Amino acid sequence: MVTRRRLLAAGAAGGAAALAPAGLTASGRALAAAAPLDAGDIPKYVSPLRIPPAMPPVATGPERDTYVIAVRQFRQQILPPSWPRTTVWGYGSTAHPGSFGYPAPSIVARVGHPVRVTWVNQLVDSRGDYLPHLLPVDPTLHWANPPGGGANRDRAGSWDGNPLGYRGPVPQVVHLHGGHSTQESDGHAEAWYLPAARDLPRDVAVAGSAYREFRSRFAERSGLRWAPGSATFEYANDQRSCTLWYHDHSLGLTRENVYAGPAGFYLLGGGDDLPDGVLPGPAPARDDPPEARYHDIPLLIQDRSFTADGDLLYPDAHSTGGETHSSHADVPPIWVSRFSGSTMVVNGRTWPTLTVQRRRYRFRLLNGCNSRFLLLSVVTNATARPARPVLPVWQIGGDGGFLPEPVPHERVTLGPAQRVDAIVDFTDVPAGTELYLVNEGPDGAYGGGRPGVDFPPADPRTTGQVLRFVVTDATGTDPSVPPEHLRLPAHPRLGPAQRVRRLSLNERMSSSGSMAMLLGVLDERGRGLPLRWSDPVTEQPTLGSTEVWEVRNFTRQVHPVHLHQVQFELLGRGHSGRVRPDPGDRGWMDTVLAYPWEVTRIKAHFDLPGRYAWHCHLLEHEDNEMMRPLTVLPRGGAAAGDGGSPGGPAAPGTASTDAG
Ligand SMILES: [Cu+2]
Repeated sequence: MVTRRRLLAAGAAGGAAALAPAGLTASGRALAAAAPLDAGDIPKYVSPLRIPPAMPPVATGPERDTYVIAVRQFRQQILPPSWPRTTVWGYGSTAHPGSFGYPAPSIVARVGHPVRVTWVNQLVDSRGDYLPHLLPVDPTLHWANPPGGGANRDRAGSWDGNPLGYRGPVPQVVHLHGGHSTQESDGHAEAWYLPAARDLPRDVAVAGSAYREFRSRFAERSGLRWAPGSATFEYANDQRSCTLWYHDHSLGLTRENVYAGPAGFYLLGGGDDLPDGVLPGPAPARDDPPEARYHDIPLLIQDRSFTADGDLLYPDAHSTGGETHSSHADVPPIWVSRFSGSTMVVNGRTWPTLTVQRRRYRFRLLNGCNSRFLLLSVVTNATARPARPVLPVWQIGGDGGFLPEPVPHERVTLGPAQRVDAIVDFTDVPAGTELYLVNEGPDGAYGGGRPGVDFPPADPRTTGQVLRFVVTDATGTDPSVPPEHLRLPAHPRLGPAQRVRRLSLNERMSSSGSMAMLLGVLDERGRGLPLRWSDPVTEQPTLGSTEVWEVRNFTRQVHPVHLHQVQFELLGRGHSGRVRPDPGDRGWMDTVLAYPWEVTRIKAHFDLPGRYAWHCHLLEHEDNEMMRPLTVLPRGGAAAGDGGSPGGPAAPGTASTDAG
């Protein structure tokens, strides 16, 4: 049998031309890739939960901590032991070869103490030749497009009929999600770079159209020049203590780059943190002994599908729909609008199990799925639906720091990229009890509402289950404060806004009947006016200003709306935008769920100048135009676009052609 890996190896050795029609038609490729592993066959709760260690720095000092972190390809046991291993990508410290993992080690940082990271793209083989993508890459989206060269990078490319799409060297650029980062350190989608491979084709663009500008800015600021195949970013850590994460952000390629594995937590402590011992701890720290016990545990929850060979499986338009997309110039041949994996993977293992003591635990919940919404609860019966929660999940924080007060949830809603900082109290659970973290979010698109009423919950036998807890007796005392008695640090509020922007989430049918999701503004009659990534910049706040954004969702789906640079406040929801947010949404956020037909009103303060982005964090949407520039203009600069008309000046470096 021809395995997917052999196909990919052939692609690497022979190049795209050798792969395309000769013996491998679209349907042949579909056959080869269509040996999916039946998720129901995978035994659950046989692997212990992996807890990512702290990322080792290469230097620490009073000025900053310094890291050199690469992304590499390797094999890891994601399926249970004795099942095939999986080829993935992941980050690790180049000075510590054993540190590479999926998920990556967590960067442990302190408020007020900067972190500098040199991010190296090492997607190369042992000879230093570039590795192609693990997954099919659609070259027709408005994407990084290295083969376009200097003139056509960061634009739509063309498809040569190869069912695997683009097989060249893979762009990477890392975004610290939720970070208050200067523009050159933000991981802008057009600041990607290829690995410094031995065999880079001559005519490809080796970096995105924003790379050079940001490299100069960083050199001016720090005196340090980025080496080829890398970028150095500095994070000031001048924000509240919170749970951030880092992942790839390459233009039009994020869904596949993130799906392949590279992601990690960035745990920002200190600042307004509570005194040691008040919250359950510790979390992993540098130089921990191997037997260290943790009571503050990050949980990266993702859905993944596998082939029978254990490789990652990601659908493409060929093998899923069988539609003859290629005959329509405006329909991407490979891109799919949504991904729903068949298994649940927590910290890089399918359905792991965690032995907990009869005490309190802090869990940093992160939805790292491409487009799946999670509705999580703790139950004793893993398959009963509706789920019958037996322990509350106490939310103490959201994306950007602590809530005003702890909020008990029977069921936690977590959209892609969102974090919930939670406490679960196992103190009164008898030893020997088995509990389950289950998911009642849908396997399909999510439009809000209640599981079992408004949509079918995820398959209770597979994607409806996440993690098992096995409760044991406590070996020591638990000094942490019960969540119902916790007093959380005061929540700073933003001042009055200088401007209200009216924005829209839209769906637009193409002439061939495919649906595209687009951000946009409103026209003079209050209707959604969709705009693409390359259209003139409309969201241009002035440096130092505070703005209210009213985001009207004209689609039937929930979209997680993410703004770079800022942590914002949610002011209101509902048809009026005046419905008070739920208690769990009353902290700082960087990603907010915008429900269908509602107005989601947020308030943000923009205090860093330059080029950023705002986008839907359903990665399939983000990659296909559901992203717009966000440019913070210096005070006294050109007139800021008012968000009501798309006629503002284009940002420098923004491609001028339509993505078509
Ligand atoms: Cu979306």
